[in-house]
Amino acid sequence: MLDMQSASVTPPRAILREEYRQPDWLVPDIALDFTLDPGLTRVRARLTLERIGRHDAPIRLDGEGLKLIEVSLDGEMLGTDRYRLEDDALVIPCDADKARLETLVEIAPQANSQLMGLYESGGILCTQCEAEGFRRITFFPDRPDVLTRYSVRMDADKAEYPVLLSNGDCVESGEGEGSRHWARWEDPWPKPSYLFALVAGDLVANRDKFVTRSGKSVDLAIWVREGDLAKTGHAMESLKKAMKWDEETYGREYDLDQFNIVAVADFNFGAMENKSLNIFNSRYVLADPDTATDGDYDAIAAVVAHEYFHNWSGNRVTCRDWFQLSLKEGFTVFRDQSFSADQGSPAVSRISDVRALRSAQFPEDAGPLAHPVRPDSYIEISNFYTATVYNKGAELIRMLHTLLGPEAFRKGADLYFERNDGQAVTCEDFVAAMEDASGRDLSRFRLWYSQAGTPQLSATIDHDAGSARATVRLEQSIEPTPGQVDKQPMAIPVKLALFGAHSGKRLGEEMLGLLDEPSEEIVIDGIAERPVLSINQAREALRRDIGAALAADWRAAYAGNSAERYEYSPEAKAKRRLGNTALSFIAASGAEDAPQMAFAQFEAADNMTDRQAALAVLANGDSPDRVAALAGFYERYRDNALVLDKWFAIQAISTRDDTAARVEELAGHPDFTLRNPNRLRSLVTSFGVNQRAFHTVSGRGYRFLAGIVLEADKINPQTAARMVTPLGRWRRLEEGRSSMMRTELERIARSEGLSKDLYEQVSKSLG
Ligand code: B3K
Ligand code: ZN
Repeated sequence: MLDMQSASVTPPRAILREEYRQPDWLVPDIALDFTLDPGLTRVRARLTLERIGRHDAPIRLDGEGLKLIEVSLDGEMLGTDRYRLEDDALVIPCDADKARLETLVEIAPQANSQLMGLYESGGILCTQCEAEGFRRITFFPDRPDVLTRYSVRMDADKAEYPVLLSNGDCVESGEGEGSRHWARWEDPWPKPSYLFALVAGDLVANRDKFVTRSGKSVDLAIWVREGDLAKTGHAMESLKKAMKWDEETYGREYDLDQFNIVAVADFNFGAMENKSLNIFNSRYVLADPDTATDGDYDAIAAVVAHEYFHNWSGNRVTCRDWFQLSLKEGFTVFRDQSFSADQGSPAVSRISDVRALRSAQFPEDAGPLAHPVRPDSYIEISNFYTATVYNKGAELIRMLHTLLGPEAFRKGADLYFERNDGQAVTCEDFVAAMEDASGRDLSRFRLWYSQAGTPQLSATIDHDAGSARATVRLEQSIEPTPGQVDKQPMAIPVKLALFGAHSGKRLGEEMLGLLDEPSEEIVIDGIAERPVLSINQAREALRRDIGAALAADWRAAYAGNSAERYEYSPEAKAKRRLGNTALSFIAASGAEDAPQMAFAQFEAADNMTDRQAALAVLANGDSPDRVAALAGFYERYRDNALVLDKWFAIQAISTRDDTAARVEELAGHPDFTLRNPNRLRSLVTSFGVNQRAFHTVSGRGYRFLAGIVLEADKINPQTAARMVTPLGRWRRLEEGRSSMMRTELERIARSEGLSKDLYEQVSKSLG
C-alpha cells in the first residue's frame, strides 16, 4: 500500500458525522447585490445575524476564492485588526447577540472552471451552490441548517444579459446607468444557501401555466437559447404532470407564483433544485425526435419530476447536515421512480430501476468506496452523491412503503412534512415520522442507514406432501466493507409466493414476511402440490435470460417491430425497444447480414432511437458501413453538442478490439474538451464501464484513464474524482491487471496539487 503521507501535501481532514454541532450564529435575512460582469463581478452582501445559545464564539463565515474588498459591522467599516481571514473563512469577533454585517467581494465567473459558485456557460452567467458552492460567491455560514430569507438585486449589461432571474418572485426592475439594467428578486421562503440561484443571459422562454388544486395559477417558464426553444415541449409536459402527480399522490402543492427552469450546457450533474429556479444540464431539457432517444425522453421526464419534487422533499424540509443527504435524495428518487412507474408500465420501470441498482450500486457497495446510506465521514462531500445515497437510499424508502403499505406510508409522509416544515432535519426524523404514523417498531430497520454492504439472501423450501406443509427457510449474510467488519442482520421485507411445480399455478396468496434475524423459517400449510418459490422479482429475470438464448426468434421480432413511422406513445416506444433489442441480438449472434440490416435502418430512421441503435451495432463491427455511418452521423450533428456526446460515447463503449486506441485518438479530437462535463463523461466515463476495452491486457486503458483524470482534476475536481472509480476495482482482477491498476492509482496519488476530491477517492481506492 502506498504511504499517502509521502505526497507533498498534508492530507485533507475528514469531517465526522458525530462532530455535528448546531450553528453559533443564524442568518435570518440576507440582501445580495450583484454587479455582474463575466470577467469580474462584485458581490455586496448584507447579513442580519443572531447568536444562538450561550457562547462567545465569533462570527465565522465560509469563503473560498473570494477577494475581500471591505467589511463593516453594524454600519462601522472594519480595519484589518477587527477581523481575521483564515483558510477559507472570515472571522469577526462580536460582543452583541445581534449584528448587521456587510461585505463586498470580487469574483471571476469566467475563470471558474470548477462550475461551482457563479460561472459562465456559453455566455450565460449561472450558479451551482450544492453542496458548498455558495461560499465561492460570498462570505456566509455555508451549511444546510442555516435558513435565510433572500433578497437579490442584479445589475448587468442589458444587451448581453437581457434576462435576470433568481429565486422567488421578481419584485422590481429598471434601467441602469449606460447600457445596464437591473432586477430585484425576493424569495419569501427561508432556505439554506445551497438552494440559492441566479441566472443572467440572453434567453427565451417556453411559457405555460399550471393551476394548483386550490386554484392558484402558477407561471411556468423553461428558459433556453433561442435556437433550442422548439425542443422544450416534452420537459414542459413532464413538469405539469409532475406538479399534478405530487398533488394527487402526496397532497403537495406548489408554493410560489413562478416556477422557472433554465438549461445550460456546462453542468457537473444532471440538474439542481434551487428554490423556484431549477438549473438543468441541457441534456435533461432538450429533446426532439431527431436528436433524442426514447431513453432520453424518459430521463428528461424523470429528472424534471425529481427536481420539482425536491420543492417539498429537500427544500421545504431540508437536511441538517450533509451526512443526511439521502434524507432528500433517497426519498426524492423514490418519488421520481414512483412517478415514472405511474406514467408508463410499472413493471418496465421497476426492471430498469433494479438494473441501475445492480449495475451501479452493488459494485459500489462491494468495493473500496462502500459507505452507508448515511455516511459517517467524508473528506469532500461532492464524492458522496453516489448510487448508495441516491439509489440504495430510494430502496430503503421503498422497503418502508412495502412494510407499512401505501396508506400508512402516506400518513407517515404527511406527518413528516407537517412536523418538519421549514426545518433542517435528519434521516432519523423521517423514520420516526413513519414509525409514529404507523405504530410499527422500526428499530431494526434503522440499521439500513448505518450499515454498508449488500446483504445476500438465500431461500430453500421443504415440502411434506403428507401433511401438505411447506417450510421456507430464509438466510441472510453480509460481507465486511471498509471500516465495518462485523455486520448485524438487516430487516429485509420479503414478498413470497409459492407456485405449483407441475401446474405452474400460484398456491395461496402472496405473503409479506420480514426477515430480521440471520435465518428464519416460515411454515405454510395447505400446500398439496410440490411448490417452487418466487421471491422479490426473480421470475422476470429468468424470463429475460431465457429470451436471450432464443436468438433466432429475434428475426421475427425485428420484422414485426421495426421501420414504423415515428410516434411518441408507450406502444411505439415498446416496439422500437423490441425491434432494436432484436437487431442487437441478431448482430451479437454474428449473422452476416446484420451490418446491412443496421445500415439500412441507420439510413432510413426518422428518429434518434433507431438511428443510434443502428449506429451502435455498426460501431461494434468491422463492416465498411461502420466508417461511413460514423462519419455521416458526425457530419449531420457536428453542431449539436448533445448528439455529438452520443457519437463519442458509442465509440467508447464499442466491443471492438481497437477501442482503447480509438478512445485515445478521440481524446485528441478537435471536438473533445475537458471543460464540458458532458463531453468528458461521454468519452471517459463510458470507456470506464467498457469492461473489455478498459481492461485490455496491455494496461493502456488504465494509463489513459489515470492520465486524463489527472488533467481533468486541474480544471474540474468534482467531475474528475467521479471518473476514477473504475481503477478502484483492482481487487477483483487477476494479479497482472490488478497490479497495473494499482500502479496507475499510485501515480495519481503521488501527483502534486491533487484536489481533495480526487485525493479522497484515490486514497480510499488504494485502501
Ligand atoms: N441535488 C442536486 C445534486 C447536486 C450535486 C452537487 N454535487 C441534484 C439532485 O439530486 O436533484
Ligand atoms: Zn435530488
